[in-house]
Amino acid sequence: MAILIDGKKTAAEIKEELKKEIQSLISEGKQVPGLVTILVGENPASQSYVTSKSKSCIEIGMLSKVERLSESVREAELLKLIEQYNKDESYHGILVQLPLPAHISEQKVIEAIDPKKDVDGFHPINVGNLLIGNKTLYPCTPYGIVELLKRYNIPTTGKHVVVVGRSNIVGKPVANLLVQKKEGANAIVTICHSAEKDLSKYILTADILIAAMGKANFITAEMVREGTVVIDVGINRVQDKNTAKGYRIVGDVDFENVEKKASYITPVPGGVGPMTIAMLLKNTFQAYQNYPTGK
Ligand code: L34
Repeated sequence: MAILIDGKKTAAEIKEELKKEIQSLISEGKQVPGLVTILVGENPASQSYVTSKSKSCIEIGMLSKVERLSESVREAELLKLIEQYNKDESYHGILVQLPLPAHISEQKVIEAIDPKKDVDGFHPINVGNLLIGNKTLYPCTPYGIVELLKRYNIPTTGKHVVVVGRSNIVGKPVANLLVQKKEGANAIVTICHSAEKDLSKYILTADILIAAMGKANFITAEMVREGTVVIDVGINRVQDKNTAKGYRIVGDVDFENVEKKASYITPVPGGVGPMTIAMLLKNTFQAYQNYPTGK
């Protein structure tokens, strides 16, 4: 039976560490880090993630503001709001929750954010810095995965990491973080995706599997080798009439069966999700340390 990687607990530890740092800033009479989160429209999952992000900021003593815009907001108006926060000295981090409505260009929005305040690490400048191994703001979910591996003392040097999924938010950045010649990385990395019909061919060779394709319970026990470390990034809502909400959250991994073969495994919920939020706070703190006046 696999050892459970408790993302919720690890996230709470990171938040506690940050809280102490912020308390000492306050005791020195210094400004505290601030994060503004921009939410467009009423996607229920996005609403709940943004609420968690804001609550977590407040818990640790950071300044938090949520800007809620209507689904029909014009792209130009959103870009103007970002420009306003680029100049605002109270906010060190700016996050625009994705996905955005189809009439707004996500790429344009990402590129409008000052890279110094890009706590999602999605701006091409930060993506480029990550790729070449410069210290920069890393995307929160990949950063959270690397942090979990570190804190559970799971070796990565020379290990074969198989990433399933090639999104700009998870697949591509996590692969690029883990391939760097650095402590906590230095892995041999394969990125697989939907163009391969027989994914098992790759997954069966993994020391560490990172499942990030957004398909409920896709990774079954037959696809996984005994002793593999399994990191499940999927957050899928599946109908369940037996729950109050009418749905439950499952990952991309068939947890119940894969847990019997894996050496370590992250649950969903309570695995990578809470780490995404913890690392967002860490990035906001980092952005503050880099540019305490937000400029
Ligand atoms: N700009 N957009 C931007 N940055 C991000 O980093 C995100 N992401 C993804 C969606 N859009 C984004 C998130 O914040 C996914 N994501 C995210 C954040 C938190 C959680 C899940 C996804 C989370 O807290 N998950 C919990 C609870 C799940 C639930 O009950 O809904 C968990 O235990 O997994």
